[in-house]
Amino acid sequence: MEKKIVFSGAQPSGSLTIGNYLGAIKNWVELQDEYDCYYSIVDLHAITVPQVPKDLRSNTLKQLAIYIACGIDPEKSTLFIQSHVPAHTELTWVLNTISYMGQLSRMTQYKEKSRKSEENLNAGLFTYPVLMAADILLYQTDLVPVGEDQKQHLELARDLAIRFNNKYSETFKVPEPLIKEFGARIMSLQDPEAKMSKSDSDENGYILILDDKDTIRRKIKRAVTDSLGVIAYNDEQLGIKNLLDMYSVFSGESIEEIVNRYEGKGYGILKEDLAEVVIEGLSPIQRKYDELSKNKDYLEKIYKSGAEKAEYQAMKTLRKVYRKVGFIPR
Ligand code: ATP
Ligand code: LTN
Repeated sequence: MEKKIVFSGAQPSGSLTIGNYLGAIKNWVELQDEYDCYYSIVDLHAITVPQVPKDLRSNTLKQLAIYIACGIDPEKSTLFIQSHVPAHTELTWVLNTISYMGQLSRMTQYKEKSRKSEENLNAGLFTYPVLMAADILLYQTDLVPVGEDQKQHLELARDLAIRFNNKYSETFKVPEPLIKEFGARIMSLQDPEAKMSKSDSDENGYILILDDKDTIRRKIKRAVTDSLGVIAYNDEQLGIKNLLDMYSVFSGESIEEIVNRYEGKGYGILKEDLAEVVIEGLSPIQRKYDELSKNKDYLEKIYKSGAEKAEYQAMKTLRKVYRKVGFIPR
């Protein structure tokens, strides 16, 4: 029997955070044996916010090395750079023609990012979720492992698949999201009501997968908590809740076990121990990354063969789509 298909991606819009790791990449790793997985570095998405070209280039390559260092095995999964497969942009155009302005304008990420945008709003920010739908639908994806913030975009991808299938006949598989109960929404260390994000202007808000030990200790020590002084897991104490979430996903212990152990103890101890748990979780990744980042030839080989494999699959779907909408084959 053929394996089911998984697709996911992250933007090279900075350096990856432990939010990206816990909400997405850690789960990608677990799916590799059971599924046929495609993991992309979505550079086309990244340019919807201002990027410095040379940084985008280095972040893209760095991100590939981080994927592999986190445990994505290029022998098992297809790793590729989104802009290397033009079918993503081409399918986006077709999907644009069946996307509703109203639905796109209700996307939370669009509303948030457009509020932050200082210049004129660019149209790419608006059609961002259509490109994401194209990413997913091109591979006839069954499952999309993402963090909680992408749920609405997944819903749109499903809607577009169904709408296209109804209008032109069965063409796309309708994908399902995979969002874990814990780790799917890691919050900013400086504002526990906002999602941890790699493009946050305050670097104390996030921990990067590649942050060194002292930086991790310092950032966790400074994390915003509350004045209740009780270690408990609830929505009145979002800062502590977030620290407990991180503790649990990194250590594999349940929230309950952790809360019981810290009963009656102070926030300082919890933070110190959490920092060590995070450091321990990230160390093997960082060591592997250091090795990989020296080997540019190897990375180039991976993204080149990944693009070939991805393109082959993507083109099968794109040809079908072009035929169905009435384009004459060349
Ligand atoms: P940016 O801040 O540049 O918009 P981002 O940090 O939100 O980016 P993306 O590249 O957009 O990261 O997301 C990659 C994956 O990481 C997605 O599946 C997303 O849901 C997940 N993710 C991002 N931030 C978090 C978070 N704070 N907690 C859990 N998962 C997250
Ligand atoms: N929009 C996603 C990144 C992304 C993605 C995808 C995730 C682009 N294309 C396809 C899953 C499947 C984000 O996390 N901001």
